[in-house]
Amino acid sequence: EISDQEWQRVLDIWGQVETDLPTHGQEVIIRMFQSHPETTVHFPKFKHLKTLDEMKSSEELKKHGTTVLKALGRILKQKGQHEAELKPLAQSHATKHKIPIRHLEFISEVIVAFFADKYSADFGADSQAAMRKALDMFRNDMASKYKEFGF
Ligand code: 89R
Repeated sequence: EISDQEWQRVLDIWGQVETDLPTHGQEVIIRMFQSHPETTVHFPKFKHLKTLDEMKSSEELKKHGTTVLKALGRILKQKGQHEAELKPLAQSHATKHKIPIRHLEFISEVIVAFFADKYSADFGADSQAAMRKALDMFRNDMASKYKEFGF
């Protein structure tokens, strides 16, 4: 169960993230690639990006990061009533992109760690715990949908 207060903490920090989705999205994707290089295999279109500088100057990577965070924000704002948002996402990630649920755990860790670094004053222990709960719920619900799609 996620309380109203916990959702409030999640959406408060999201309000800051939304002030610049491309920069935040870019950072999340780059941190994911660097801390979990096995996630790069899912992205043939980013294969040519070898160095950190190349990743940072890729408009395509930034655009993808924006897409991801925009979708995640839409989901978080549903405060758990995200069935309609999750279904197509689970379908594409399970059957088309073939992303293991374990990789969704990587990106959750990356998001919490990055926000904790960047917003140390506004994203304290309680907010971090609330965000973890919300991302755990997202991941669990994705996992059940994955099963429905036989992945
Ligand atoms: C959203 C996690 C992840 C997360 C999207 C999210 C539409 C690999 C979210 C679609 C959205 C929206 C799209 C576009 C998308 O070649 O263009 O459903 N992701 C596309 O296709 C992750 C993780 C990985 C991953 C991919 C690949 C594509 C794609 C490949 C196709 C790209 C292309 C992390 C484990 C937000 C809800 C490796 C999450 F919340 F978990 F962070 N994707 N995706 N994604 Fe997504």
